[in-house]
Amino acid sequence: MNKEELVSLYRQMLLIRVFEDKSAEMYAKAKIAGFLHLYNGQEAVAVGALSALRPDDDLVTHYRDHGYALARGLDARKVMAELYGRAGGTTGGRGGSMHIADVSKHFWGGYAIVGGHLPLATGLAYANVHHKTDRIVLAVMGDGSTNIGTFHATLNWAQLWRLPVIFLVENNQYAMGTAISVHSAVTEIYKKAHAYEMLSERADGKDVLAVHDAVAGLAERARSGGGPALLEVVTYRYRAHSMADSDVQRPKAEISEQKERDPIDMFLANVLVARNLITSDEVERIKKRVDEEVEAAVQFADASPEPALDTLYNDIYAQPVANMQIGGSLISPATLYTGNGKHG
Ligand SMILES: Cc1ncc(C[n+]2csc(CCOP(=O)(O)OP(=O)(O)O)c2C)c(N)n1
Ligand SMILES: [Mg+2]
Repeated sequence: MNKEELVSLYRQMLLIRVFEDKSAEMYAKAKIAGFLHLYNGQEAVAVGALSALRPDDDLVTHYRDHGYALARGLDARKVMAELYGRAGGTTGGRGGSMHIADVSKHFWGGYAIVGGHLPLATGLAYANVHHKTDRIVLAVMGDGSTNIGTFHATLNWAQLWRLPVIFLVENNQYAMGTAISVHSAVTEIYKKAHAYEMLSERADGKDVLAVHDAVAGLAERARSGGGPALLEVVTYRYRAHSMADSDVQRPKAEISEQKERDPIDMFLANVLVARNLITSDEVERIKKRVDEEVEAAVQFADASPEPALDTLYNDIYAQPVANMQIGGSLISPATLYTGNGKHG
């Protein structure tokens, strides 16, 4: 990567960090309701992984999704408006924090059900093969998700059909407050892929370049027909599972020890400064611009209206196909949705 690309990694990680801190503040001010799972500490994973993919590669992730949205280039203003539940949000305020999506950017969400998105991601990979594109899919999950049935069913299917999908496991060492040694019989998650004879690797999830390199290699392999892979990245989240959860299970000393290996600080010191790629003035300028971008996001969300009540039932069902047949009877689109909340 050249200097601009490396500096951009730093800027993106910083944007996520500041955006997440601001989201916590807005949650405390009751501007944001519902669930809010923050990504502080894990920024190098989303930024490293997406920097190694093409913008048209498909992305499917779990509920800790703001970092992925920002790293994919979604507008921070629209992401914040979505957290607020406002009409200007990425899905018109209907999804909230856990369901950010932008199909124009091949970002298919944002899913709340642990492991529920993995068959969808693999279905996308199948569709990419079927339509003869060379797009690949990145399917992101947490360590806890690798205990659930859909994970195993999906790995089996992906490997059997050699589908172009990378399973990226963000091993932040906890599922909610439960430590990995308590929730998983196998604590080195990459080994779970061995059961399906799938290629797997493990990387340092706090090292943005290590994540980039690992994903780049697996992406090239998947794109050229080499099949799926699982990448485990070891990382740590700084905040509790969600804003509504306490953090009593994790030792305070462990959290502060983890913060000593901060992915953003390490990249700045060990790469950008060590290689003379950035000056302290540039760092200050970047910080200022990031703060302004996040402030603009809050202002946009504050000014964005609530979704109109008469749009409540919009976007729930796909637009019915004209003259569609269901069970032998001809269905006209008008009978499918009557407009008063009742369905024909
Ligand atoms: C099927 C299902 N079971 C339980 C939950 C509740 N739940 C939400 S997140 C979570 C833990 C998942 O941990 P992990 O996969 O490690 O992801 P992390 O939150 O650490 O990023 C649980 C149990 C859920 N959303 N879906
Ligand atoms: Mg976890």
